[in-house]
Amino acid sequence: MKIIVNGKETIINDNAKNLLEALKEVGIEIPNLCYLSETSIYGACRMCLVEVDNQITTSCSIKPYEGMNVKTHTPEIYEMRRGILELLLASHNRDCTTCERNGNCKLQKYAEEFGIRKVRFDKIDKPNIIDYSSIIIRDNSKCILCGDCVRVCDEIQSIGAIDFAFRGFEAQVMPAFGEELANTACVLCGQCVAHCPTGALTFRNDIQKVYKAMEEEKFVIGMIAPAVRASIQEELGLDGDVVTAGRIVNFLKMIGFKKVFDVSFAADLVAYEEAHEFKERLERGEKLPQFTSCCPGWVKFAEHNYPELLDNLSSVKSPQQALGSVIKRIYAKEMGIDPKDIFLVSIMPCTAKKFEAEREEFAGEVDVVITTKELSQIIRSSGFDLKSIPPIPFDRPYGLSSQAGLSFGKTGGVFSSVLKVLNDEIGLENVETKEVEKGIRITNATTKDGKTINGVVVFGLGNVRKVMEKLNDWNVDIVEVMACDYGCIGGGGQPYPNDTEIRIKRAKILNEVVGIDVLISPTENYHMLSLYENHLKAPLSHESHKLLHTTYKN
Ligand code: HC0
Ligand code: SF4
Repeated sequence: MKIIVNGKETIINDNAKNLLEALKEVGIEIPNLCYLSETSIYGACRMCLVEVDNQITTSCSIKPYEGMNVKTHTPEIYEMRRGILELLLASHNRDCTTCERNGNCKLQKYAEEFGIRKVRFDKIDKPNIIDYSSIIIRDNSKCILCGDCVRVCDEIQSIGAIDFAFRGFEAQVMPAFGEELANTACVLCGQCVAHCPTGALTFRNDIQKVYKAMEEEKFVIGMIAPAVRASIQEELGLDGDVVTAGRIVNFLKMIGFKKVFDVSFAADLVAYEEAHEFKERLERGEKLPQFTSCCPGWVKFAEHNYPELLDNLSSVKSPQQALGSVIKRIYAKEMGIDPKDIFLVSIMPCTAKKFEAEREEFAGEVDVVITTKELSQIIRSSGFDLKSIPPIPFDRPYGLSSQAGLSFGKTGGVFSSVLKVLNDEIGLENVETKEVEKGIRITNATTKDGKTINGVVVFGLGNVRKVMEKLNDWNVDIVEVMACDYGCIGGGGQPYPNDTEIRIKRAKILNEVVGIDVLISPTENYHMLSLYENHLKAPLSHESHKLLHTTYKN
């Protein structure tokens, strides 16, 4: 479609959702603070004002039409946007230097771009009550009432843990009845954090615990999740690098880590164990469909919403906890180290992984979880340029992984790894996948002896509710659930921005990283197989159950 933009004929995408997106595609980013392409349009911040056929209107809420005459940056619009920013800043906690979002806050960015040095309006102090009840931290003095968190939590995750309360100057976002977040149905997925444009929603920063452990001369071991390597590059000038994980290993060794292992190794281990669990359930015709359980946001969601299905969750621990268990119980013994002297640092793209490590059933396995964002802070504050640090391999024996293990970091990875193991062990034919809608995919396969397996891969907890309604219609045998859109690469601990566009880019990078791994299936991971040979004996053995399995809470 042809429109006029700032006096020039411009061809825009006919299917653009709105003018704001159409203009972005032709290289004009209209400032906005409350627009999320993934949710409904709210139109609250008014920053995306443009002039259309001589009328000022919000570009997020108008559909492009043939011949429309658009002005995006007139002096009048500039003044209006500036005024909006000043009004927001008048009631905003401006302690920027100590804010978790210092340097990547959208409000701070616009204040800089619009050259705001003084705010014309009197300062209005909002109540400065900070909710530290969970790993998600809520500070309403930094909230600009854009509602992004409310819409993500409600529309995408179908949880509704937070909402608007009160009116006018008193308006705030909070859980119902002013409860603390820890006492709500929040699953700690961090999607509100991922989409908050300011520091109103952040997560607990645990960097100091890592330094304290080093100071106390603990045997500090790091383990890196698959998705971290694809996203940390965004903050470190390493666009599209396929050996980032190796550079991080080298960096962590340089600052004092004794060993660095790969969570993808444990992903192979978990896929192997989980495939055997599924095979057994199929043979016995019980506890089907089997749900994956490595996403702690999903596990918490299931505990709150589907207690009757908890037996259907795979009892295999997540790779994070499985590796924690193996390191503290097997590796420590082999190395002659008291497990109490080991300090295990798990580096994850996910906020809920902090919660998972602190669940009582996993006590002591992982000592601290830091997110991609926190690792990036450690690297940047050290002054090292990661680009110039050569990659070195992960330590053995828990540093080897297959393409399958690495692919855990994005949607579909766990399911396809389980399928690979099944294919190697019982043989699969006619594997076909179709997308039902964004976030829901169905795969059908037939075993060599003619049994059909129907699998569903789903991301986004709102989508999970839809899948639950269809379990019988689709005759589902196995379901992979990831709470965040596109899987772990979209986790709440990933760098900002953390939107659909960047998640798709991360998935592409991770695919390239996966593609260069020489091992394809978990069954080829010989260090994983030796772990069975030397310690676990066999999948689902007594030893495996002791180390690798867990139970869920009603
Ligand atoms: Fe994931 Fe995992 S794939 S949850 O997204 O399963 O966080 O990356 O480390 O544990 O492996 C996160 C990522 C992990 C775990 C693995 C799984
Ligand atoms: Fe909602 Fe997830 Fe944020 Fe909790 S962490 S409030 S569930 S979006």
